[in-house]
Formats: sequence, structure tokens, C-alpha cells
Amino acid sequence: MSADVISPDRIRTRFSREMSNMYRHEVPQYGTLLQLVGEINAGVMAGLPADRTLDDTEQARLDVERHGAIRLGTPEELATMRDVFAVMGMFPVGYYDLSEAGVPVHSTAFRPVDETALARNPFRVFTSLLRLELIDDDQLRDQARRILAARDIFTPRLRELLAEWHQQGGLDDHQADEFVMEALETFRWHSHATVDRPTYERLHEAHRLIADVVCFRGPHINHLTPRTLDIDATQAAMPEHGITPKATIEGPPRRDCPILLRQTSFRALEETILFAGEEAGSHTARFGEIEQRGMALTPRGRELYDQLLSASKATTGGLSGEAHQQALAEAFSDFPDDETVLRREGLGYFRYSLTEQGQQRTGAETLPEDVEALIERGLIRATPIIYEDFLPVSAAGIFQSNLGDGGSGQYTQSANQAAFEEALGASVHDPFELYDAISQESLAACRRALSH
Ligand code: OOG
Ligand code: NI
Repeated sequence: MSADVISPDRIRTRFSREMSNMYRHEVPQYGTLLQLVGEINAGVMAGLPADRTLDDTEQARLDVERHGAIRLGTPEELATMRDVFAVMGMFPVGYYDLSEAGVPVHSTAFRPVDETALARNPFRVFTSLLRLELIDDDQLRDQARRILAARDIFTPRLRELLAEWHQQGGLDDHQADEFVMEALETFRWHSHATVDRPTYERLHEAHRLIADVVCFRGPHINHLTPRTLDIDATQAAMPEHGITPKATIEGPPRRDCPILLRQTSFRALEETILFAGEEAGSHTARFGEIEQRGMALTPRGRELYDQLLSASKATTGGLSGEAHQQALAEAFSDFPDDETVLRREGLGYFRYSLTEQGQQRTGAETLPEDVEALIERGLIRATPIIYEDFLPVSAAGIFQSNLGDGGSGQYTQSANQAAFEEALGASVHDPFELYDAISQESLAACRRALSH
């Protein structure tokens, strides 16, 4: 490895900053949203009790924290994209099957995986791969395949830089700057469609999303999402800022102990496009979204969440706004809303650290084995680990709300993680394993320190 190679964390931070600047120009409402979320977050932070204030690292992370999404057309695009993200220290985590919800894609999220990298900049990109095999019409499927095979979504210079990265085991400062600019090209919006109007319309009719993936030169970034500390307040303030959010917040209800991820989105733009032959038309692809993140759940906690969410449909169906939140909260009344209970029942993941008393302890008396006993003795404390991933049911809701009416299809085929991983050229990380490792390692570090 060459000596002047820079950290992938720095490349990721540069890239997410440039992407944010680009998107602000492309979609002005995104700028409005950033401002609103910034104000709400400042208000929340000012009102936090002293033992809950965010430290500098957490605050710095929050200021830069974004997620985006792209939709790719071919296995080759996905495999190359994996390298592009690897340069920035982002790796595929989780498998999401959206076909169940009538969207002909499956997805993963590229994100940093280790704690230090997450703390520096947790930038994530929800990345979907179109499943052409779900198009019934043979002719249309072949046509889509041909159109996709003829495009290259990466610039020639980006491909060279990827080769240099492979050879050197990293990029130096200058290469990194070049890389960021070249990679940005792949995510840029192109108002020229690559096909004529009839082709666009046929693909659009098969599924709006198919037209969005197939008819353009690249996989334009379709949203960039800041993280709010109070999604209910942000959602309520959106209309005053000229933004109309979808009617319901996806995910778990508002709670004292936030879990997983709550999200809401809005349709941002109807874009003017030019078909091949210069005929003008319009296309909606880009939208806005906000998210609030809570505690990562263990498989047990997640099972309970999925079960309650699915049961909630019976009472929340058709409701919106506050009424929807009320009904959802009632449906979730069996989900403990107390950190100690969530921990003792093994529903959430926690990070352990020494208390002041733990740091001062002299190794005289024998230590209890049990975590709960260590906490009760005042030697260690547990804080929830933030959920860094996505939720398939919520993602489907986000897709749907932005596809507009008639956006959904019916697919008989379902999850195919093996095919996705084959296209990717790697297996995806299991998110539960990542959270568990962070939790276990923090506990082991506490035990080592205490037994000195
Ligand atoms: C991605 C939708 C999923 C989320 O936050 O769940 C997503 C897309 O529309 O391409 O971004
Ligand atoms: Ni999103």
C-alpha cells in the first residue's frame, strides 16, 4: 500500500458533501428541508436534560448525516458500484426484497460498518437493482435489457481510478478529489432520456420504476435524507415551508425510547425531460425525505416489531396524521418502552461503557459475571446502539408514495438474495451480526478494564 493513501472515511465525507451540494442545486426543496431539520435539531438539543446531551462527536455526525438512494439496471452496474462504495469505506449491509410490495427491485444499503467510521460520517446509499425477470412481456423485457446493455453509467476516468485503487490499495489526496468528482457524474440528473416517447411510455406502463431505471443515462440520486431528532415536529412544520409530506410516518410510533427508524417523504419535482428526437415530456423521480433513528433491535425485538406492525394494519388502515399515530401507538402497546426492560428482555442492542465509579475501581473485590449485576453495582452503563439500516415495509411505503397512483405491480416471484449477491459479487453483511459485535466488544472492553 502506498504511503500517501488517505482514509476512505475522508473520501466518503468529501463525496457526501459534494453530493449534498449537487442535490441542493438540482432540488431546491432539499435545501429548505436541511434548514428546517437544522432548526428543529438545534431546538431539541437545547432542551435535552443534562445527562442526555449529545457529545461533540454525536453532534458532528448529526450535522453531516444523510442517506440517499439509487436504482441500478444491471448486475455489472451493481458490481462496479460495490467498488465505488468500497473506495469510500461503504459496504453492502442487509438484503431487502421489495417485490412483495409490488416494486420490481431488490436492494441493499451501502454504509460504513465499524464504529469509528460510523461516528465520522455514517453516509449510506440504499441501492436497488431492477429485476427485469419480473417483467412478463418478453419483448419489452428484451428491449429493456438491450437499452441497459448499451449504456455505461461510469465515466472512463472513474474506471481508471478504480483500477488504480485496486493496484495501490487506496487513493492519495489528489486521486481522491478526482474520484469524488468523477463518481458524482454517475449520480447526476440527466434531463435527456435515452429513448423515444413510445418506448418510455411502454416501459412506464409496465411499471413507473422500470421507466425511471431504463430510460436515462445514469441512476440519478433520487433523494437525500437528513436525520431529524423530532420527526413529528418536522413533519408538522413542513407545510409552512411549502412542503407537503405524505399522510403517514412510516415505521414504529412515537415513543419515549425511539426504536429503529421513522421516515416520511414528499414528492419533490415533476421534471421536464427531452425524449430522443427532442420531444418534450415530464418525469417524476426525485423526492425528499426525513428520518429519525432510534435503537437497533435484536432478532427478537425485530420479530416483535414486524408482528405488531403487521397486526396494526387492521386498525391504522385509512388513517392519517395524529389519528394514525394514536392507533399505531395503541397497536404497539405490547412493545416495552423502557430502556431497562428492553435490555433485560433482550429486545434491543446496547453499548457498554465504564461509569466514573467503574473507572476508579481498584481490582480488589471479585467482579460479578452478569452484565445486569455490573450495571446494578454502578460499574458500567448501557446506552442504546443506533439503528443504521432500513426497513423493507417502510421502504416500500416510501417507494409507493413517490411513484404516485397506479405505481404498484403484482409479482409472484419473491426474495432472491442469492441472485442479488451473485450480481453484487459478494455476500451482504448481516446487520444483526454487526450490532451484536459492537455490543459484545464494548462489554469485553469494560470487563478487561475492570479486571486490571
Ligand atoms: C428507495 C426507497 C427506500 C428508504 O429510506 O427506505 C429508501 C427508492 O425509492 O429508490 O430510501
Ligand atoms: Ni430513503
